[in-house]
Amino acid sequence: MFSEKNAFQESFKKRLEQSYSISFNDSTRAQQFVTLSQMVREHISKEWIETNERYRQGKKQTYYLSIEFLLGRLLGQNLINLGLYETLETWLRDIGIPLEELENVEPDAGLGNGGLGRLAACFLDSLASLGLPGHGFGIRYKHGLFEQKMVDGFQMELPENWLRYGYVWEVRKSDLAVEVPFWGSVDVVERKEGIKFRHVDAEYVKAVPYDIPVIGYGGETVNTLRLWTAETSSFTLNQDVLKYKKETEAISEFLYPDDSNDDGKILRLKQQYFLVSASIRSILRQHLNNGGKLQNLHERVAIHINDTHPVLAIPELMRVLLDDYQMSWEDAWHVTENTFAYTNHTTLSEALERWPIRIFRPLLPRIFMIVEEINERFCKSLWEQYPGEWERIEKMAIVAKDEVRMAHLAIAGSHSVNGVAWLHTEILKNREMNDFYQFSPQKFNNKTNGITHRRWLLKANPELTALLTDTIGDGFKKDASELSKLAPFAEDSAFLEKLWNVKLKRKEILAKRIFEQNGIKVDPTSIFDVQVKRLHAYKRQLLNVLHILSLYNKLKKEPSFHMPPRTFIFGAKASPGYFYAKRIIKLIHSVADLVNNDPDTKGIITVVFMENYRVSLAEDIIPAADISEQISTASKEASGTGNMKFMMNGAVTMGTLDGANVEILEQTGPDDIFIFGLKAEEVMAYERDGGYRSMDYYHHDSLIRRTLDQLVNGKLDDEGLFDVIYDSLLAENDQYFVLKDFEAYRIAQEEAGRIYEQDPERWRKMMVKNISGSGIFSSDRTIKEYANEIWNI
Ligand code: 26V
Repeated sequence: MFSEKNAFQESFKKRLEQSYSISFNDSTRAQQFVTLSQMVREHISKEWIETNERYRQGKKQTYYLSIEFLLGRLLGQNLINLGLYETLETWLRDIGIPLEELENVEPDAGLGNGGLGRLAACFLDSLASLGLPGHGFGIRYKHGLFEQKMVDGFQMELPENWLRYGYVWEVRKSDLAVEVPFWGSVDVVERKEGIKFRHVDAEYVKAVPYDIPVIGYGGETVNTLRLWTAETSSFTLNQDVLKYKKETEAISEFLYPDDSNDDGKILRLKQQYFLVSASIRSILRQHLNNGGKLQNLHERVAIHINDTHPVLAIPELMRVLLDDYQMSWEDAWHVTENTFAYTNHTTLSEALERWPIRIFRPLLPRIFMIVEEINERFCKSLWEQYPGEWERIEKMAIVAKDEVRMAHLAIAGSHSVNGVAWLHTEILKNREMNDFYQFSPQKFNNKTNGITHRRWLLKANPELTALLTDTIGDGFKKDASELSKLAPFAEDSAFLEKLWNVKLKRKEILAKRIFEQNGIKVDPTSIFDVQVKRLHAYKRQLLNVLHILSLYNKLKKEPSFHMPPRTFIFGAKASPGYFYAKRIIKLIHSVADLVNNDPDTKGIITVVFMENYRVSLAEDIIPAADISEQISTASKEASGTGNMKFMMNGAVTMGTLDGANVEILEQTGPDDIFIFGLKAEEVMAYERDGGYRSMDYYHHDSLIRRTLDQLVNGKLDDEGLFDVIYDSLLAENDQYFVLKDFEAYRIAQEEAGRIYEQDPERWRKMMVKNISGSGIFSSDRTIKEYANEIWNI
């Protein structure tokens, strides 16, 4: 199909005309996109079938269960992985079609919020590219993460609609649908062999799978991402058909429905059980079809639980083994514990899932019984280890205080528990999960996150990819550790010049996009200082924007103050119910209005907020960055993965010693990164012992005082919009140490500006050091560690 130019062009045109009954010359980019994508799907169908055949031979499989998969667009990435991108770009250009325009027609598959969902997508790419048998299971939400529209600086949320024109990459598999039971009650049946339990009078929901091919680099392995859709089931006879239909379809309607009330909570718990119940059924069916036995499930299947959302897979597998296959509890538990592994992605207590029993028990009666039994046996084993220590046991229990604690269930039911960066895992072991670590230290391990360099370098930055290929050959495309070959070129001034030109080119591309979207003219030779990520107080976008405001003040007040021109670029979505985060977005806009329109500062500071941050926008922003802002309060960011993407594209990190920044520092060395601020130990000591008074920093630092006063004195708005921010910093003692770290941040930023302006050669060497040290952050490295040390595949 793609082996000969004329044949390709002919068949492309013919298919287009036949599927749309339209002449080639009248066809739209959207029609061309669909046609090309269908051809790609057909092209890989043989490899997809063969991959499945290979796996059927009994090789151990890994299944990655995740409530989020943030895939972004697939056409361009698939063509790169198949080695077809450049060829097709030429062949299509020949017939008047710019491939890039077809790529831009594709909606982002935005089935996730941020790091956790994007990590799952990077992992799928690495699994397939390494030829490993690893598949994803998720939910096919009708609406992914909301579309962000900015109105007067306020975030508005529009329903996202990625399925509007159908989705070319998926295949519906109606024949593989399974039934998922909710509500009802548990029936006790006495038999000769003992008591058996049955879930009766349940309301059923049909889970229908849609499969998406995951094409590995080189095209030899095509794994599967299976997404489930909720549909009405003929097993349920219902009085009120319309109500049943609505409630059923709601399960796969939205990613993260509002769960501030009980109805919302029920829906989220339904989603979680829906995902795991359907997935476990599908996994067992394949295992049994391939001749596997239930007793040896853990030898042929590894199931990974991405954060606690899919943790009900543990009691669900127990239920199937006990009720459907009459296994003994001890045997079933042995198989289950050795099948599951769990990753924790945050230590923030507000993000740790707990379900009220009043919600859990009626919705999932049999699962609740099993969770209680797991809890009882778990507490008994604790009692044996720690006789008499009631308090410790209560703290570690899975069911307590009218709640089910999902993280505790995950740890008890898995043979492996991992954090996502060295520091994060240390904090889990020594603080957050210390009791569990003492009880079963052998379960705990670290797997530092990674990113797929195929999307974040080859796809996002073809200009840099071409320069690297010319300089060190193309081995890095398969093996990112070969990026280290670039290190000696830090001394090659001709190379530094070329690298600089690539960066400039990428900045020009972004500047054009900024002008089209925001109407703001930015200077591509200014420093592009970028912070893009979810909006959250702990990530401290506030520190960044207050610093910008203070620079503005200095420029206005001190005629002798000089700074190199900077463009500050932000992108962030705030969770719809997170009021404080939304106010920070508004503040960024108000500061932008102030500084962008003041003739005294025009051309020196420019602030840009790019709306609707998502994977495809990130692919344009990250290659253009000079400075990568990774400024979370130390100890709060589990890893961060944006930090790795920026590094690989030659941006220099401005960061705290938090998450994977610690390991980035190990790669660059202290001279090629800007590290500032409190250390995790210090933050945790303040949190434990007190001793920080934010008011002191207000009183003793006139720059801080002047800047904070502007939040409330009418300079930025006259309706008191920013009172909440002012109060959080002063009246509420600045939980995230923004004022405490302010001066250190200011100094680090000044130093970055000075080097950029006065020692451009030094800056370029820093860029090289960052790129050459970034190979270890390829998710290929991460996945090999999971495969060898956890999954045993
Ligand atoms: C969720 C929520 C929801 C309720 C409000 C507060 C809150 C705070 C954090 C979260 C995050 C949930 C898990 C998550 O997305 N973690 C991210 O996982 C990435 C991949 O491992 C990692 O790089 C990020 O540091 C981590 O924040």
